[in-house]
Amino acid sequence: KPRLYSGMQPSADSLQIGNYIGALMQWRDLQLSYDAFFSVVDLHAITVAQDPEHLREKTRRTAAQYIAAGIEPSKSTLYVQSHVRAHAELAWILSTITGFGEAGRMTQFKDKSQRYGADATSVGLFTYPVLMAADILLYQTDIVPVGDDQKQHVELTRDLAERFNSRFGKTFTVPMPVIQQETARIYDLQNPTAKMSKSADSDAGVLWLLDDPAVSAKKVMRAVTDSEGSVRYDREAKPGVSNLLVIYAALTGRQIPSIEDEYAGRGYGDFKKGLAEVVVEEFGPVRARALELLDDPAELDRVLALNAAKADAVADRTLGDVYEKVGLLRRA
Ligand code: AQP
Repeated sequence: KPRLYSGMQPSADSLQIGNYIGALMQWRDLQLSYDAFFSVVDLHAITVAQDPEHLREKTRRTAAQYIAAGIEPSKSTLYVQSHVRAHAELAWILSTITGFGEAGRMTQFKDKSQRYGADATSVGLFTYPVLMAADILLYQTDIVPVGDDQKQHVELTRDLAERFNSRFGKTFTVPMPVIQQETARIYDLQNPTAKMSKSADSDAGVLWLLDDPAVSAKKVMRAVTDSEGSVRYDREAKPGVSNLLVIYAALTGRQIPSIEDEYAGRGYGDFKKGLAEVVVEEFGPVRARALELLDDPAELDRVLALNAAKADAVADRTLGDVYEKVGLLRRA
């Protein structure tokens, strides 16, 4: 089976439904046809300041939500990035073949460093894409499903793989990005031109996977719409309603026109009530399963350790090859 690699940062107590629709639902399908590696990328999360105890908790919670959403730790390799030391080690080697200017062209870094200011911007945030390249290349990955904001990082990964291969001989598989479709992009319910995000300034427009269903229903009922009153997809003119339609379609597997038909001539109130039911029905069981897993952290840690050992075996092979190729003296 071809290899797949993807991951998410443990940057909040709960994932948001953009992470679920844009990533987890696809991962769940892809794990059937790929040898999939799904990682909770805690080393990436510490590129911005974290409270240590809270980070540990968020890491477990993120892993529990992967499993609750249908990622099967017996089929896929579901592990915590920092459990596999090779990530940090390969990142160092790759950083030595990455140009300073090349790294400086990454638009995510430019955006984030502008937002944080020079003093709060760590060197780790700058080298973030190199660590991401190490994540992917360690597993001889064929495809990387990502949002379009990560496309540039996968391009850098490809460049680094090709550069290393041509300098030292064939070592890495050159991965292909698989970019999620626009219809899998979810926007903030209160600000429907901004993507829904774990780190939004206000959470009034964010649907959390682990929210109480009543809270999620309330957020759907309060979602921003428009004054036209008709349930119709038009991303430009009606971003709020269009976003709700996309969520409705993604969670039910229905086509948008069939949902438009169902609510033709009915108000937004009815439509939102319908969507609230869909949301509660989908996330109720996911939430319950995640909380159940979190009730037994020792068992969860055991599963993560088993999977880390699976990941280690593959990663160590690649790293050993890399050390040999670049000329590091083997310890006797
Ligand atoms: N709004 C979204 N719609 C569709 N997909 C989304 N993803 C994130 N938000 C949406 C996808 O979820 C995965 C998570 O990647 P990440 O944790 O590395 O962070 P991110 O993409 O930056 O997501 P967040 O939730 O906005 O996190 P923070 O606030 O921590 O930066 C990716 O596959 C992404 O495409």
